[in-house]
Amino acid sequence: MDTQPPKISASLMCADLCNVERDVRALEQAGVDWLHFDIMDGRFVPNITLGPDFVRAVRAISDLPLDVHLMVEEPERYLPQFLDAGSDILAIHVEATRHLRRTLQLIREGGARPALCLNPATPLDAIEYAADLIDMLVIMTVDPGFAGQKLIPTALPKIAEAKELLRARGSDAEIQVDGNVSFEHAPEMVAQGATVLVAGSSSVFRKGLSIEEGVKRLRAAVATQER
Ligand code: S6P
Ligand code: MG
Repeated sequence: MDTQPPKISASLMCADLCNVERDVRALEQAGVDWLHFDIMDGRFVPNITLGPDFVRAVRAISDLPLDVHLMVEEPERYLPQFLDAGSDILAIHVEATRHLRRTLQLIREGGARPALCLNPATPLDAIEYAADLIDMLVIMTVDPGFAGQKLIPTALPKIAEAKELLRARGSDAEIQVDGNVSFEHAPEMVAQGATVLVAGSSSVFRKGLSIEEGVKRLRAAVATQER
């Protein structure tokens, strides 16, 4: 059984983009663990969002670890920019690059922690021969591209399978879950083995709640969950 409570990585794509600093301060005060950046290129996913300058701007105002999720084709083309911007964790999609091991090694050599992400329909064995190089595996529970989507329930059992695969290989990599991590779904995700929860419009940025209330409710939802 894990003894640590799951970490919360707050998705800044869901912040008020006209008041980013105010929201970052509220997230810090509420005690979130990491800040999550959704980087979309309009090719790997049908949306365009944040870029390296945004990461750099937040780096300048916060000491929280920056968890950067690259939803970008051939992410190796952009690693220097995101490393230079101050990313602490750089997550790439297995579906987006041909040479997983080389790209993960470039991230590590650049001074960040490498992570791999899997789309909901991508089988877990896609990471088998790169698992030794990662500090985190991201299980997507929505098809990436947008906040506010519905959970894809068939992606849930992958969390437990991912934990088994990693631990069987002696890896203590974090297991992050991303997509509709709501107060309702988070307990099951944690029960399955999630150690990092991406918190977006379903929780920390939920309409009608303050950031402080959203973080409290998410923490309370998973507090007594056995893992
Ligand atoms: C989705 C992206 C996510 C979203 C997050 C939003 O493509 O990778 O990180 O920002 O899922 O959370 P929610 O609660 O709106 O689904
Ligand atoms: Mg994300």
